[in-house]
Amino acid sequence: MSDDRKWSQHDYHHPAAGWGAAASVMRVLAGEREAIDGPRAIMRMNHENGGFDCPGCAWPDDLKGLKLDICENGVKHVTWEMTHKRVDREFFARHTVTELRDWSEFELEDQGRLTEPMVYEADTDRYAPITWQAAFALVGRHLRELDSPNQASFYTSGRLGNEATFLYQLMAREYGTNNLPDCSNMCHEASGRALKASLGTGKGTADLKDWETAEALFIMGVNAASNAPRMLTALTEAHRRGARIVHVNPLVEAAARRAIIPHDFVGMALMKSTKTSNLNLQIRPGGDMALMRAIAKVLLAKAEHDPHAVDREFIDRHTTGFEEYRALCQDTPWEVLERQTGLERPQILDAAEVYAQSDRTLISWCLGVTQHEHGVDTVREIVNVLLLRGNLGREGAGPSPVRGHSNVQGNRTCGIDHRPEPEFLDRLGEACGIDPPREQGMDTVATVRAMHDGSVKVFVGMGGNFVMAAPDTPYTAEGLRKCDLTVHVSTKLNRSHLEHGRDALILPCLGRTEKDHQRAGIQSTSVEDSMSMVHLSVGMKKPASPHLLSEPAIIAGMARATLPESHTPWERYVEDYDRIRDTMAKALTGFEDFNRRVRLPLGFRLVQPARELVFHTPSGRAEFSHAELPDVVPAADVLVLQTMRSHDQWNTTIYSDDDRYRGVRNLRTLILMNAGDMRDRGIGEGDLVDIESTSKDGSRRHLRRYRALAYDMPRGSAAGYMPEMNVLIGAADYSTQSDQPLMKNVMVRVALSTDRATGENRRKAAEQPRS
Ligand SMILES: Nc1nc2c(c(=O)[nH]1)N[C@H]1C(S)=C(S)[C@@H](COP(=O)(O)OP(=O)(O)OC[C@H]3O[C@@H](n4cnc5c(=O)[nH]c(N)nc54)[C@H](O)[C@@H]3O)O[C@H]1N2
Ligand SMILES: Nc1nc2c(c(=O)[nH]1)N[C@H]1C(S)=C(S)[C@@H](COP(=O)(O)OP(=O)(O)OC[C@H]3O[C@@H](n4cnc5c(=O)[nH]c(N)nc54)[C@H](O)[C@@H]3O)O[C@H]1N2
Ligand SMILES: [Mo]
Repeated sequence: MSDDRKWSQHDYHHPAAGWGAAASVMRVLAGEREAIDGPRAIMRMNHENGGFDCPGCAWPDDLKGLKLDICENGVKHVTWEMTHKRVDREFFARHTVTELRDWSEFELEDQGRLTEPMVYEADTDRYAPITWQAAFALVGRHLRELDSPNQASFYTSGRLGNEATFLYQLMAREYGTNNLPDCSNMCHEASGRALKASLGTGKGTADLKDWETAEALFIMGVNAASNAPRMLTALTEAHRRGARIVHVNPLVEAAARRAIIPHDFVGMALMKSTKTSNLNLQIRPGGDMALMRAIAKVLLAKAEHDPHAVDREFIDRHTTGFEEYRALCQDTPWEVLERQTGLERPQILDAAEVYAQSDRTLISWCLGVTQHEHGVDTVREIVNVLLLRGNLGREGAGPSPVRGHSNVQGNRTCGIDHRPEPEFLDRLGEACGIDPPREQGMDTVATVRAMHDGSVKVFVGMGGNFVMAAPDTPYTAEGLRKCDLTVHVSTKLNRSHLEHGRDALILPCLGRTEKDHQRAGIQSTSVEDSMSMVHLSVGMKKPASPHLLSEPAIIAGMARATLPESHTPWERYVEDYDRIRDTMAKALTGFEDFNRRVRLPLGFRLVQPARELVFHTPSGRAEFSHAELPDVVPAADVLVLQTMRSHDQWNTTIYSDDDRYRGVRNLRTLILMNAGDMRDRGIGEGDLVDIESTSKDGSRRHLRRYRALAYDMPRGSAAGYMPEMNVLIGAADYSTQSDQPLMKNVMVRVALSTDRATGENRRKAAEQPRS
């Protein structure tokens, strides 16, 4: 365990990005022996005309085209895929699955790229090679033998390109199910549902140009320096032009201080950093909705004597439900707002003033807002606040959720949706000559439950690492083990391959950086970024192994074996992805003339009706929401734990045990706490503690011997790392609004460890007053 090694924590005083990032990149490149290839590939990444889309985050590419707008974590991500290491048949012959289960996440992925299809053999407890044809036949046989198509579930991780995505959902629907869970069930489901209800569109309306022209930016619940590093560019530029930046986060993250942008050569050379914040509000976990309501309350009070405080003309012309919202804000007492935000009134007034002074405000958010019980209500409250001053449909303004995986937004656009709209299905049915199922399918949480009760028997994972990403790790693992068949289309070995069904396949695919050679020549695929730009991505590296297939080819292979009578031209689609795009142009709104438009130098932007002030809501207007404020104050001895990413990881992929901006080295088994909360519990810096969570259903879960570290954060809050901490989140712990697991809202009790306690700990524990 990492904890046996020397760990440390210190304050990190340096600006975000800058030379720390550059040094870290070089370490990763050196570690992967990619010092030559790495930088060359990166020069091609995210570039106008040619080059591949960074498989890192979903931040859009700079509209000005060629600019070295790369980020440290994107570099790490690409290099990780381009490793020279290989997991071949000899590797699987050497290790049983039981043995591999003892390996860490890092050790598993560190073995390198998968090279050929493998099938699980129970008698040897090993994966053995299988031909592609036999692998597809096995999938086909299982799927054809099920009593109902709804006994299969088809997961997607947000890497999948648009063309493969379209084929994947087509296969599932032609086969007969809407069981299409995806990773966005765990990140932005709440944003999608809220924006749809308020504005009639499931996406943000702001684009990069708006980021470049906003006068005020509210950045809520995102660790941008680690998870969307290219946002740092937008923030430094915003600060230089005089925009005001408010960060809302229980932690003061690196992006909320100062930054040096690595492509800013002058800044780098002179060590000149730029401020990236005017105000930091260290909100109580889950307090964001109360903060938005408080800001609205201030504005509405101001509007009584200042006609410019709210935009009455916009409200009257474009919205509904304003009067009721005004009454709701008036009726919410200040004491409640202060207690629920955990902030002092002057801080809230400062934030409201920033908002009131700005004519162009953009609000951006990520998981700190969505992974809560009331994530949907909170995002709707954010929209309420934007509507009050007409911050929609004009430059420099609007809602701008930071999406996660590089193509998670494109996945949804291209049909990965377990609750598809009837109009979508109608059009799909017509364009593809199929009769899609109409009933709602299962999302991630429902799929895990169904694997347990036996109603899902076949699980297919297109990318991702389901067992580690989903909550309640042992429960999810057990669910997968109960399946008749598990299939994982992957680039690297991970734990989801080891917690497998009775039959199990690992199907290795090309990565985004690699050449995809099909009959019609080198193929490219398209992706959609956080700001609705669709553009082509083309790989240029030699594939990691000659036996890899592209994702479209693997999907087509599975589809043909499952649906031998299908009229869908699966083989022809794989020969030339232009043919897939031609069908997408007919089936998907906004994709007209797809093949031509996607080849424009920067691709094209999907039309965003809400941005044009066209609202596909029941009223035809933007709708104010009127939700009750939830009580987010935990019981006296309970802490609200958030599970987050370190700087050195990509979701379930761990690059190292360091978390540079939080000053942590060599330690992941940690819990960050407020110093006062530690004192109350008799916990000293670096002490070993046990963490007990209480689920909604009353069940309890434990993590033992974690190190407690004091951190600048509100009383009653705590933080630690995903995916390890998923064992604390019960299967019942998901939001009833979004069905998203409550990954930022785990109710825990923390005490000195009694597990194999050291003498020192046993003594300290004994000194604690009994409750
Ligand atoms: N390098 C790297 N980049 C990534 C990823 C990665 O793992 N590594 N993952 C990608 C994916 S899939 C996603 S979805 C995104 C995730 O991007 P983030 O949302 O930044 O992910 P987290 O690390 O979970 O950080 C959550 C942030 O929310 C804050 N927070 C927690 N609770 C609250 C709250 O109640 N209110 C507020 N206002 N803030 C709160 C936390 O302190 C933290 O700063 O990043 C994407 N980009
Ligand atoms: N406790 C807690 N849990 C969380 C979260 C949290 O904040 N807290 N965040 C949630 C969020 S936001 C998300 S998005 C999920 C992430 O969930 P997933 O998307 O399921 O997980 P990843 O770790 O991104 O998947 C990594 C695997 O993807 C495969 N892979 C990489 N590149 C490719 C490719 O090009 N093609 C294919 N087919 N496979 C590829 C590799 O085999 C690698 O092992 O985790 C969720 N889980
Ligand atoms: Mo995500």
